Amino acid sequence: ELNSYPHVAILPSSGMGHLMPFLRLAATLVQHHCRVTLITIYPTVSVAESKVISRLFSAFPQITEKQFHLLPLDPTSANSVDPFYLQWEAIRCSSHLLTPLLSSISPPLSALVLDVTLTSSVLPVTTNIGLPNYIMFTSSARMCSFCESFPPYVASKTSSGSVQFDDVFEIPGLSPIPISSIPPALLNLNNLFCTTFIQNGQNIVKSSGIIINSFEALEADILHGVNGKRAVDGLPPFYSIGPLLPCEFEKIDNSAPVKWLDDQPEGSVMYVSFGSRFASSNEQLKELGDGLVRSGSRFLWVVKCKKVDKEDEESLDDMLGFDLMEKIKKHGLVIKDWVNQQEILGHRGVGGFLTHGGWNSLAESAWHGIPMLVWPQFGDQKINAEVIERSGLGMWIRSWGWGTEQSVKGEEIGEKIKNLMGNNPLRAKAKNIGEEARKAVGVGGSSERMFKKLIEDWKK
Ligand code: BUP
Repeated sequence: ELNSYPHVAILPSSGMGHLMPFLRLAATLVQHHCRVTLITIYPTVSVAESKVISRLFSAFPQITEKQFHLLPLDPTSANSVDPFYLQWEAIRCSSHLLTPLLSSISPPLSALVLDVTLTSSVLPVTTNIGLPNYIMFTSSARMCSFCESFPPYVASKTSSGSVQFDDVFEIPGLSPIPISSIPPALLNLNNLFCTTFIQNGQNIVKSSGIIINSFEALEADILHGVNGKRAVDGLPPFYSIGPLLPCEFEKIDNSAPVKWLDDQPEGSVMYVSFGSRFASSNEQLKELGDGLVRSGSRFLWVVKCKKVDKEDEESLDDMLGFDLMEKIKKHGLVIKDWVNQQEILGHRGVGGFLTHGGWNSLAESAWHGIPMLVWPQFGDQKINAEVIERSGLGMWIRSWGWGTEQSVKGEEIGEKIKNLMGNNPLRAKAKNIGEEARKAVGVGGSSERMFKKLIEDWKK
């Protein structure tokens, strides 16, 4: 009986790491017979975002689109140069427009699911119109606990306008987080990322629930049991519904990498990608290329040279140089285009993943049971790397620091890749976590039960 199913609006934030899990959530909700309205933000920051949104609508004509047109933002008024963070700010400055937009949606909504980066700006809007609000936290549960604990910590450590950070950040019920692991941008209280992060952390507690793309075998310490031990009392419930599954709408025309993989022996290829919005320095790119060649492994390497895809124009030959490119071509495939990462991670040829530690990438690799070498570049990535290391799904070389901090030499990179690809116990463990992920989302599994509970709670 279709009418008894809830009508949910979903509001993603900017950047593929924030958009992808929302689109997968939309697809999953439709498969569970929910009515879904996707609020699309215009203009988008990257080409990748607008392309994947149109693919979703082509695949699911039953999803309704509501366009949210942002007011222009004066970039000099916000303390950041990052186009993705500026977009969060633009959404905040336009958030009053959401009141008429949400109120006009018909049939009336049961709930709004919003991205955590929009918490402090959008939560008050939903409260004013009496709409239940659920936050999707697009990173690990460990990072979520950190996000909730950070604002009171900062308040307790501030005296005469400056913060005295301790060497280690203690969260009850969790292994401690060293100061070297917290997102570097949070050490400067004046930048836009930090002020937004604190305001969002303070407001998370006011939501009706927090949806997390994680599952028990991956973050047993936090997610054990239904809403087991939580770092902060009085928090809304966690719904750990992960891993969100690869969807048909993500398929793209770019078949070159898959064709190349088809010709490689099983489990022989290291897949290398640092996500959609990190550009390595030219020097580090060359060291990485050198490391991949030295590793003796086959590899599929997705390179990005600019934070935003539409600005990425330099050719690989120019960036890496003719000699290195010649060597690379003997063992691997290097490309600059957008790939269907899920299809690659699910290919039998792939046996390892060198990743920056973006949460979606980690969850996808977990789903496919692929062991990882995590090399955090910025943000939440060290906190996520710790989760991967503790779960037994991969390695994290702490001495490499943040990607932007220092240059890691090709020789060392090659050595570690060799270690990962030859590590049979790690492969077995990763495969086992992949099986746990399948159990979690399978009938009666922890994530499947959480998902059903979420839908039941929306019906109330
Ligand atoms: Br690049 C790339 N194809 O070529 P993360 C990424 N992806 O499908 P990020 C592709 O984008 P944040 C490509 O599978 C994942 O779903 C990938 O999200 C997909 O990292 C998503 O891994 C990237 O979370 O975002 O982009 O750095 O900083 O928000 O974590």
